[in-house]
Amino acid sequence: MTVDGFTPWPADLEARYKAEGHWTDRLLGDVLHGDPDALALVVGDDRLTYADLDSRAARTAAGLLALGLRRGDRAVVQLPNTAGFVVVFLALVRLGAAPVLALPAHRESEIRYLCELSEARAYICADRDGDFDYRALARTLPVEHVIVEGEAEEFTPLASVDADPVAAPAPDPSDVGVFLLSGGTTGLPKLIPRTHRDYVYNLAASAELCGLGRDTVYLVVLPAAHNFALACPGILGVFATGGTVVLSPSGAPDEAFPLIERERATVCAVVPPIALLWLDAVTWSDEDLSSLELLQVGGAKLAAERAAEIPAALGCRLQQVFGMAEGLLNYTRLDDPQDLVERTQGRPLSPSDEVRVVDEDGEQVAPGEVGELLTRGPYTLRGYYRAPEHNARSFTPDGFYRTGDLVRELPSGHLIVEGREKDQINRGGDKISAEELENHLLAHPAIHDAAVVGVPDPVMGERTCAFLIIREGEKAPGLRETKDFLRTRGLAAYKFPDRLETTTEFPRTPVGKISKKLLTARLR
Ligand code: OOB
Repeated sequence: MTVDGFTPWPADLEARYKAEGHWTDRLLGDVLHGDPDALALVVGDDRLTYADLDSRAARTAAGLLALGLRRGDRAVVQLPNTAGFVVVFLALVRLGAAPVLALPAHRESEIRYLCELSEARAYICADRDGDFDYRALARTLPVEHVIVEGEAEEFTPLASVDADPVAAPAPDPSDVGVFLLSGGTTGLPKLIPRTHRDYVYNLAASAELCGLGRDTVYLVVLPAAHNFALACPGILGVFATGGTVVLSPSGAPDEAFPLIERERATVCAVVPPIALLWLDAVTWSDEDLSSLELLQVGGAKLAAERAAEIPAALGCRLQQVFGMAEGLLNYTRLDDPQDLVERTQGRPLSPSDEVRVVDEDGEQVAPGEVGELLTRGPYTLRGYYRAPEHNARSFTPDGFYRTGDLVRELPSGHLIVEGREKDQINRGGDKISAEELENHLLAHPAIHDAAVVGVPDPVMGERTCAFLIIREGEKAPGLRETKDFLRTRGLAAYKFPDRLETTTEFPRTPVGKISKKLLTARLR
């Protein structure tokens, strides 16, 4: 059953998650649980208390309401790590207008599609990011309202979206509160509907597991719009437990380390390439990182050898996080033996998370064997938004989500990620759908066929390699030309190939599909 593109949990599970206390009536807009005078958010020289942030969120919500945004609407939000992101997020969820969280790196190809799919009434963006002008992108979009943080030109400045707070109808806890983006395995990105109650559980249970509290100072170095930095436990988990969030523009040591020292940051979440960069940078940097208590590493596989180095080198505890925007989160626990922290990607957050490890026929594998991870639970989606055909493949009849990840389960319940079955490249935590990139490459006049694979890389985990078959009589485009071509198509740059290989035919599987395994083997 779907309602307006959203698949709810069946009634028996809904009753169970409520009875177990996971699902409450708390709303995403009510997450601010700090003392009014306590410091909630630090961005550059701006320091906002909980009272300041609450008031800015309420005034912005009233401003959005005055523009005509209502419960049930959607707004595509594309903001970097700014106070505006936090305020806009809180304002929208308070109105019950769901933010569709795009990443700052997305370009016209992704943003246009997200606006169309979600029928967004507003696009809320920054003015620019280096050379890139979001306002130029906004001019091409089919939305009623464009709201810009910074220099707005002909659009509505975010600062002017401000009015005296008024009462508005509250959303229902079972409404979709926010849409996250899927890493994707298909030609077009997928939207993940997260309800108020499932996402509140996600962030609150994560905050408890990680031991967050009033003394927590959480440094955000990943994009705030990514699930990991937003709610695992992330920005929202910190707000729910009364701590302080510090926003950094990036994870580069020369930006992040001075902030750790200045704000005495205690917790930070990073992807493996950033962790490796930090391991190297601490050997020469002279910032004081002694406040750091916990480094969460996730988004891609962290090598056990590197994991073992982190506690001594950075003077903090390590936590591995194997999560997904679709829901399921696995964490190593703060009191797990070091061996499990180094070698595994953690175990499920919730006692109500159900996991199955299955073979190609969907049969459970023997304990300890590698198989595909299937899962359902109180914060794992039951269907992508408006994607019935894809949903038929991505879920089992009894509602388990097929993660496409290959794992091994230890007797303790800890999972080790052994690989991937889905047609996706994980480039240091950035996910690239092979099919999406292939479709863009096929639009090039010289390219007859394209197949995209991941190549192992010591820093990024994987890099992207595109195998191309060139049309007769045409010249193969070089890497530079190919990237320029993809840029004109409005594709996010992190999806560009790192390497091109030309070939005359693709190896096939017995059923005639391109064998990416054999293609990858050609590179060795
Ligand atoms: C996180 O979320 P997404 O949606 O960007 O990507 C999910 C996928 C997983 O299905 C898996 O393939 C991969 O990313 N992944 C890992 C991993 N964490 C994620 N693979 C190996 N080891 C890990 N530790 O990436 C995400 C969401 C919430 C918290 C943390 C990460």
